[in-house]
Amino acid sequence: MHEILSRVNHPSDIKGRSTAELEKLATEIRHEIMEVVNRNGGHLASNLGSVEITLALHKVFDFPRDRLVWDVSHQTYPHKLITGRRDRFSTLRTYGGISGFCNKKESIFDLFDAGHAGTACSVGLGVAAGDHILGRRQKSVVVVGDAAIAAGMAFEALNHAGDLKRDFLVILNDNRMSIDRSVGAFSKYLNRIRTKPIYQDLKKDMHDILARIPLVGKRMEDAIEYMREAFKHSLVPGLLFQELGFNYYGPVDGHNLESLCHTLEDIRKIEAPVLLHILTVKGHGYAPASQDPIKYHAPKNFKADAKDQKAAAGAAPPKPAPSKKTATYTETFRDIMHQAARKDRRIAAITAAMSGGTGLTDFALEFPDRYFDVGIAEQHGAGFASGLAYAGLRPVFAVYSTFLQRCYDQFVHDVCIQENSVIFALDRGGLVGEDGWTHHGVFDIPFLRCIPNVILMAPRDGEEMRRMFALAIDQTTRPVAIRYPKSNLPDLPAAEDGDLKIGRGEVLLPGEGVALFAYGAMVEESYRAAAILRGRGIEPTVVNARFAKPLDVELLRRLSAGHHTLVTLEEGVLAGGFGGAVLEEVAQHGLRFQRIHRLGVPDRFITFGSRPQLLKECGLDAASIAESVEALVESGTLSSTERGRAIKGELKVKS
Ligand SMILES: Cc1ncc(C[n+]2csc(CCOP(=O)(O)OP(=O)(O)O)c2C)c(N)n1
Repeated sequence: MHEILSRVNHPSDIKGRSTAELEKLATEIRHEIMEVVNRNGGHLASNLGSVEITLALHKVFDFPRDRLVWDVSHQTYPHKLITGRRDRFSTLRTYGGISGFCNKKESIFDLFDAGHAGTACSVGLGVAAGDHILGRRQKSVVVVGDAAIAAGMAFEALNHAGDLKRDFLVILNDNRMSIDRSVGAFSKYLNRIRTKPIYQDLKKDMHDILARIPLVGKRMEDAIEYMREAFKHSLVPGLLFQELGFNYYGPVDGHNLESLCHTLEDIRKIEAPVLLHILTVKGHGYAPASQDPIKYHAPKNFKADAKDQKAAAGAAPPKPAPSKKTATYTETFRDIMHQAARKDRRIAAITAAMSGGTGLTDFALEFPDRYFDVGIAEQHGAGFASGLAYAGLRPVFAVYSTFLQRCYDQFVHDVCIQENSVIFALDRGGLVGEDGWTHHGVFDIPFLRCIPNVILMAPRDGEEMRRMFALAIDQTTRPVAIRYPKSNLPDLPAAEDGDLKIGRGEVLLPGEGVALFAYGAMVEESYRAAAILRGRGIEPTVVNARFAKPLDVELLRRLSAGHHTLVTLEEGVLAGGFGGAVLEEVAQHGLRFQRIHRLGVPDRFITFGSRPQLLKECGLDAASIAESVEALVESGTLSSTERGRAIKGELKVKS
């Protein structure tokens, strides 16, 4: 039982508390977070690092009257715990529970649902500007990490904020870490500030000295001005921010509650753009996490790990081997990249701060000169990849489908129009599970398929993934996007045809009456649905579409001759998606089916939970697919005699 935390139901419950009490509360919050993340999974290290700044902010400011916007919002577990969600915290990231990110529906203390990095400065500045116009005097506060602040959108917001000069406080939570180590020249700049704390004390003295140097003659004046600038740049921390129009404060110890509260009290009075630079340790308060923040960024069952390690040290009895799972698509991608890069010196890999998540960590070690982590800069990643392609390389940009949204313009303008053959490895294509709607990769099919020149494919298993990458590497003028889900590889029968051909699908399981025309991960679910349906007297044909662009029109034509019903399946939104593409082609070519039914993600933002739970919610798991097909066959579109003939496969609709 947490003595103080159990009595905190609202931020007002921490306002009058002493520093010692807040320190105790911080410890209790860390315990609670560790318990729940251990069980449910989620972001651990970033949250352990944000406890004190959260308490200090809620003690000093009056939220939600003042405005608090979190960047990415993966570090808001302490904020959730003290803003009335303590009782439900054990349901974190579970189906029907509370979200792992800010969620407007959960609390008035969450102003924006966030999950993508680099957005908070823009939206926070917008709120400040809006409040100003409406005559409200509220402080707009943004908390942003050292990796996210280097995102293009964040830089654009700082540029605007310094010019707009509204009452706007940016708290830079600098822990030197992204998910992996922060990269880039800006990160090095922050590092220089934090490693030279002594200059803070010198700052004022140097200003005084510089002010007293007499200026005699033009050349002397120039030389002194040069020296003055040089001194300023080397001695004044945060000069970059100051020159952008911010009042810079820091660096401040982000785990010292007393100094954080005092500093915030002072800053609160400044009605202008302020940047407070705090130094925190990712994983603070839990030694394994602070020592290995990459491993503990988003762990699960980590306490069991620690126990195992202790047991191993004491030569405990070996535990039973975990049940063997097949490799994931991401692991298969990792292997494909290694093999391809060993054979072909032109293969290069690009990630936007997701080296581990996309499976490129080992690639970085083996091929450091052909590996580029561009930071949280997807737009730049796409443009950069196009440049590499122009120069003659075969760049593979490994990016989650959801983060590809960041570089849509670059995809169109800098890649496709240029006819540069960049390969986009779209990981997490589909429902991602516990991260929820900010992270589901469900929009890529519609937003990519309308762009000329691009090839879109999705493998049905690991072997096909290899063949697809080989096909992609062979392209010279066409960009390619290969989408694959967050899941393990299925065990499906081997393909019978030889080389993969652009725009050619395959019949995986011949049947009659109903054809399941599935894209990517939906092939597995359709195959399993077919097994269920066979037990109910319906023998659907299962087709692996392979390509969403170009579609296999010839295959559709053949299917139309032997099937009255065509069901399209995709792990993506229905609006404008793969099924939409099929409808367009069917109409265009005058193909005839008695009925075409599309299964996919409905027109709403899908919640969080395990991927199987979400597939079920969208009617995309094998059992739901079987039910839908059965209902279709039973529906009024077919007379009872036709239905009998349809089930037997005798009913043919002429094309
Ligand atoms: C546009 C985008 N790209 C990638 C990610 C994946 N991502 C989530 S958190 C994170 C690191 C954030 O680091 P930082 O801003 O320094 O915050 P910290 O976790 O260190 O507190 C990344 C890259 C994302 N959320 N959004």
